[in-house]
Amino acid sequence: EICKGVNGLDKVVLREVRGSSAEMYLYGGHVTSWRNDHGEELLFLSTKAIFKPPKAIRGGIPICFPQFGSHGNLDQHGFARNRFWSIDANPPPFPTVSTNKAFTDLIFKPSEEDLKIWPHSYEFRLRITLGPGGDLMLTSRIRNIDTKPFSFTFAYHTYLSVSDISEVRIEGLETLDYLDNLKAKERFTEQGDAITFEAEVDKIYLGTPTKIAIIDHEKKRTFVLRKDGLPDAVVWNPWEKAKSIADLGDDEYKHMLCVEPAAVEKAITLKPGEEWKGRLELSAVPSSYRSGQ
Ligand code: TA6
Repeated sequence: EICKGVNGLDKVVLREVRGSSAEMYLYGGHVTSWRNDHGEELLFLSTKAIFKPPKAIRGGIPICFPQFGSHGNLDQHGFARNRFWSIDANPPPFPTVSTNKAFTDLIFKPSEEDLKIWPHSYEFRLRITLGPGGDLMLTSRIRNIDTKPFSFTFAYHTYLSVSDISEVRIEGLETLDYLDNLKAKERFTEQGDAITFEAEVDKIYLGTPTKIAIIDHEKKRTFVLRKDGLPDAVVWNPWEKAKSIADLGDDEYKHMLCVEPAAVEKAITLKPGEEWKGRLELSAVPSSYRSGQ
């Protein structure tokens, strides 16, 4: 179902029979809402989000492509997040299509202007699926239709909604190497137990397991994030820096946590005709759940 969202921008709404739903804007190919079958919102979206080009929407799942962060010469996080995508009416077959799932296919192709800032031809297809249990799945496929190879970095800049950042723990990133955006350009190694939050964090964990658990004690909810084709995971909470971000409320950092499947340290290179696939799968389960089960 396509309808009008904020500022008359087109959005697609997916509904699953048991009541879960997801919404995505064609602007940015950007998922802005994911609700469970009780209607509870699971993604963070800033009350100050600006739904107006060229600003990317603050919250949900921005797509960072063809550059993550400032790891290159392009603007921060590339440009896919502030371009208009289209509905892909005839996507090439996906290997894992199941008919009982709600899904939609979006496509982004560079314009003449885009080719001036990043001179590579490609087709970027994004399938957004809502599984029967309310799981949210994003599958990106990027095909090189150029005559030369190109390389890119990427992230699903996922903003999860949490009750209180101080009560949240991440499992699955302990003892890993990471790059710290707030420090020098060297590698650090995470020590000790699960990751908790008491100040600003902006880290890129390298070569992580495919499964990461985000445990929200107060809500008694665990997000289980699975990823494929994306070796790294960015963890970001701006804490007090939220005050300097115009489209984020001063205290909203308490209710958000970004955990972002990414390919940052090693760029992905595609030869002409090659296709890359990167997947994010999110589920939200009651916290009696133990990771590993
Ligand atoms: O993913 C973390 C990060 O790269 C941080 O460094 C922080 O700047 C954040 O993304 C938000 O970036 P944005 O361009 O959306 O303001």
